[in-house]
Amino acid sequence: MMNETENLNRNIENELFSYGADIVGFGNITELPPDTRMGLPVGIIVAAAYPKNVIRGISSLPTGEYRQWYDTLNERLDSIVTRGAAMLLEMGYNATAQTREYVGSGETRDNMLLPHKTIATRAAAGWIGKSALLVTEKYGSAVRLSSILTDAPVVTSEPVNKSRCGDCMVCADACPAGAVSGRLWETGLYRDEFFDPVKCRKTARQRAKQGFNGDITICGKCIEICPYTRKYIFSD
Ligand code: B12
Ligand code: SF4
Ligand code: SF4
Repeated sequence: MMNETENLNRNIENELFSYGADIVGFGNITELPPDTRMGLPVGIIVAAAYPKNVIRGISSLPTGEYRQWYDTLNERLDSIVTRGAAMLLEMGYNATAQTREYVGSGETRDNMLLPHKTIATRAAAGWIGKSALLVTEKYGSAVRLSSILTDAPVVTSEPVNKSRCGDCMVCADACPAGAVSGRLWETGLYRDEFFDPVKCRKTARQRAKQGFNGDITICGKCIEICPYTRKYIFSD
């Protein structure tokens, strides 16, 4: 029989799925400094997956379609986490939605106070690949992310602290910027020790210009090439 906390997980999960989430996970984030998490103990990760054909379409260069879906998924995620936080507040808990308006966007900064990927590994949604992206078993890296901070007394998952990339070097070999060093991630390894955001940003901007005349930091080759993503985008 399910106990009350498991029921709470199930209720929140079902609501977030009904708003359009493809992955939902609950993580204990108390190991992170309180001022980065508004003093709240739980992070709920919400992921929305790209349609398979959109990711298949960016194998040479990013496309206008991919850029549109970038906006579509961002808007969907903002709406899911806003509604999710409102629901939690209504249930009597504290909750903050990490919308783009609240946390800002990667166009202006290279570091967020509490990145969604940190919540994602705490919530066991996947691991950090050599690409520096979250890799999930079901969709590979073909997901966009958002999150909610709360004090709802949910059951949290066992965090993921190690990479499952193994010897794979596919994204390191394919990145047109040479931004991916090939070093395996584990919790505690800071991004800049295995990934170069400056190189990525510069090349991604050039590729957006080349692909769809965009003035934005969009590339995504590291998403498309990952064998975990490929398993998803070439499945029936
Ligand atoms: C700044 C930013 C960028 C910068 C810097 C890239 C970077 N990796 O940091 C630039 C402009 C270069 C960039 C590029 C891209 N980005 Co960007 N970006 C962001 C943004 C806004 C903040 C990231 C940040 O704060 N980084 C700081 C470092 C320290 O953190 P991090 O790399 O995010 O993650 C580290 C921690 O989470 C840590 N970690 C994991 N678990 C734990 C646990 C503990 C306890 C601790 C302490 C740390 C820890 O490991 C990670 C790697 O070091 C996020 C959105 C967000 N609010 O989170 C999107 C985000 C990371 N970007 C995303 C994407 C998709 C891209 C691009 C593919 C662009 C595109 N759409 O075509 C490229 C890919 C680059 C790459 N290979 O990583 C997605 C990633 C989705 C996924 N599957 O992982 C995000 C989450 C946006 C979203 N809402 O979905 N991005
Ligand atoms: S987005 Fe493009 S340039 Fe940036 S790491 Fe991925 S493949 Fe390299
Ligand atoms: S391409 Fe290979 S090394 Fe890169 S993130 Fe995917 S599994 Fe990991």
